[in-house]
Amino acid sequence: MLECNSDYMKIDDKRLNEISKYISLILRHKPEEIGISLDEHGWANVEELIKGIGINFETLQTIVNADEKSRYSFNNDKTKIRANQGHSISVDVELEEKEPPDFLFHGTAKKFMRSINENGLIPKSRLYVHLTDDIDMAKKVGVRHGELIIYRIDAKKMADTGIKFYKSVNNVWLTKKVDKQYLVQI
Ligand code: HQG
Repeated sequence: MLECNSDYMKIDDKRLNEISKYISLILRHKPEEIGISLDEHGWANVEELIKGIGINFETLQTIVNADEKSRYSFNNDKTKIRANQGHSISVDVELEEKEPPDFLFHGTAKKFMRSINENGLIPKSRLYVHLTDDIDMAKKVGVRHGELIIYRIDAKKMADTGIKFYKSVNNVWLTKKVDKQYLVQI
């Protein structure tokens, strides 16, 4: 459980950010860390989550509303919450299958270049390869890993061969893998 200030009004942005990272970990990768489980669609029970983390509902709501990437969604009556994408555990978040634009982008680090050029893009620990239609976002995602490189993905060509693309409710493009022939480093 996270150590938490009992008065949520005093939680500063840095602390909220730390709690948000922890929520990501719980809702995408390790719900067992706080003794909860997700259902087949990735939903966690809100009461269980806030109790397990040691925060109140207002703090959770603040984090969900303020999240710059809209990482989380509540169900209608806010009794359940899930991450919109990014999972490593096998849940079906009811992604929308969608025709991609001609090109998508993927930011990554130079240290992965040789392996990517050999093997294409693979999801590694996640369920999908994450792509974006926004180069600035690709840059942000890539620099997390080290010296930035950006690939352009020939998404339309992939889709034309029957490969499926999905768009999460927070606008991340997802696909199972990208073979190397569809990749160009830009
Ligand atoms: C790389 C963040 C070697 C891949 C972002 C990436 C995103 C390979 C890393 C979301 C490879 C995996 C996901 C291969 C792929 N050989 N390396 N064949 N294929 N890679 O974090 O896309 O802030 O799992 O290039 O915004 O960086 O968490 O994926 O560098 O949407 O909400 O393996 O995470 O969202 O890293 O990021 P990640 P990602 P949040």
